[in-house]
Amino acid sequence: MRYVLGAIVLGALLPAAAPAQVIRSTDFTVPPAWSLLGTGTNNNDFGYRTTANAGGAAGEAGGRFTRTTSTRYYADRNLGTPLPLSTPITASGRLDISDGNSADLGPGLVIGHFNPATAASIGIYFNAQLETPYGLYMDAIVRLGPSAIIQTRITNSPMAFVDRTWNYTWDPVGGIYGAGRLTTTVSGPDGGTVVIDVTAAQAAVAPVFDSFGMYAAAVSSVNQPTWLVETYIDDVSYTAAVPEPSSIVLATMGVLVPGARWLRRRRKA
Ligand SMILES: [Ca+2]
Ligand SMILES: [Ca+2]
Repeated sequence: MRYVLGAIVLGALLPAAAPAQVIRSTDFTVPPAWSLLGTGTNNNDFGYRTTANAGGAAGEAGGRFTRTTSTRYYADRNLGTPLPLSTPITASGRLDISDGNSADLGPGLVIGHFNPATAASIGIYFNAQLETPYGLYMDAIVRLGPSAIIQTRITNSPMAFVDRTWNYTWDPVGGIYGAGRLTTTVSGPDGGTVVIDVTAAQAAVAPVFDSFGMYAAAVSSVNQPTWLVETYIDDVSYTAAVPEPSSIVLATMGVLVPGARWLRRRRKA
């Protein structure tokens, strides 16, 4: 007991460090422990599916998202300690767009890491092209908060509805400003790789991401149930955080317990 208490005290004395990271993966063979919000309203119809639209084996996530005045997501809401912009963040998977029109989804639909409390997001972003030619487009996005959005077009023509693979990597010290670079790749005839370099002032906004999955923030006005994108993801891997307090206690225990055994052995000798 003394050693456990000692570990807790030592853990409390250690300076706050970046959360330890793990990569979580799911192939959706069975429903993962993800949270669902907002399906069934305003023609939104998404969640876990037993289908294989995205090109993986049966079982995937997704469905139809519309322009809607409420927040929607299907996501892992339990990443452990929220991931700050000061840590590396990565994700990959498959995706498919099965249907869509020139849907102005307002804040758009994100596949990536996000925080529904602040609308902070990092990853891949779908929205309409609002000038001709109209169509659905795909961007890389770093959204620092509700009104601070940095985005770079990936597709430079209306998207082909094909199976794709995708990945993104956030390097917190990368880019031309040294304040962070998001590198995003999407396969396909109109795909490619783009980067977003964040300035020090932008990084200082310091968003945190507590969720991963499919996320559509609320539009400020006007439900449009026929403005839609239908998309699916599968075989996803994504950065999550090991909760900080337990990881520090465990790491400290790993030092203290063998040390205590060695001391006991030494006293006996
Ligand atoms: Ca498909
Ligand atoms: Ca699958």
